[in-house]
Amino acid sequence: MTETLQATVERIRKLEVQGARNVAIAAVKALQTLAEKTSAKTRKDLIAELCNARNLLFTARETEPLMRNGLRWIITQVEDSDERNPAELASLVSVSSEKFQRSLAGSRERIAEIGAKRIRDGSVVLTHCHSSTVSHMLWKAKSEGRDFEVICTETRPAFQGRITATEMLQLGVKTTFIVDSAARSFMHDVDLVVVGADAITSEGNVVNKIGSSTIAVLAHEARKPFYVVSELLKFDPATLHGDYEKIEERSPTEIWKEAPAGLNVRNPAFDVTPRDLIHGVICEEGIVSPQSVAEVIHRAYPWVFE
Ligand code: RUB
Repeated sequence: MTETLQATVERIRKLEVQGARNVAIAAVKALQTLAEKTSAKTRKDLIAELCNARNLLFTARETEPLMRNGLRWIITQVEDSDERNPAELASLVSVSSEKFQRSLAGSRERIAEIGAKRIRDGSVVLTHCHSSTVSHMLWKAKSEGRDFEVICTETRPAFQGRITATEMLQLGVKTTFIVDSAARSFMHDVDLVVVGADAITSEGNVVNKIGSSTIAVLAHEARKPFYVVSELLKFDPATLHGDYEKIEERSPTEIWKEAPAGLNVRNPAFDVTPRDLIHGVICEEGIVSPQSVAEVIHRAYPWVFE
């Protein structure tokens, strides 16, 4: 059964769909389902319907350029087509959605192949939150026979570190689970840090789960390499034009359900790791410096800048 657009938006909002990649896939699938069921009689009506859906999906989570790039790309395929028949255009949405998902899968594979080489026998890898891209890279290293350990932070307030820890155990990787505030105490045991990304800015800074930048500072202090593992399409072109990446602020009840009245509880979901703390961005085009990431994206995905 296919779910409605509103149901997808709600699942994304409630973190039932979690992680930038999964959010993007759920969103493009929702657009595809909408197109498959459309009753639009004209090209204009179909495009309006797609744009409304896109705008609604954008509101589900603010800090997700991969979703925004994916939806934008699919709608551009329709807008750029000379086709007038809405049924034909609706099937173009399906074809484009599938193509986008295949391209994402290809990027994830390539990232895993490249990144797995940085995981050596005996390596201790620290990761924060849950990134499907990081997990896939670690799966690749394991499937190539590498024997390494993982330290997972629990990742307050939503405990995504539990997902990572469970996945690592299922892979047969020796896994240690720590509270976020223990990261400094364990950093001396670590060989490298790997985290995912929600957004990459034009200056090469990276937005990821709250606490990532603290871990980057700790890695810098301990002289341990801090890698970001990310598809290039997490780049936010709006940052090139001066906009700051918006940081989603979630409900205070995620932190403290029955907090005393009058208490100011803040719950930003993400933070910004400055490029100077990032050793490299492991992406589908290779391991690149955060400073050169915008250039690499420009080469690989010129349409992002249009
Ligand atoms: C998840 C998170 C992940 C990135 C990358 O935050 O910060 O590191 O989204 O994930 P949340 P992926 O749980 O709030 O969505 O590599 O799967 O795209």
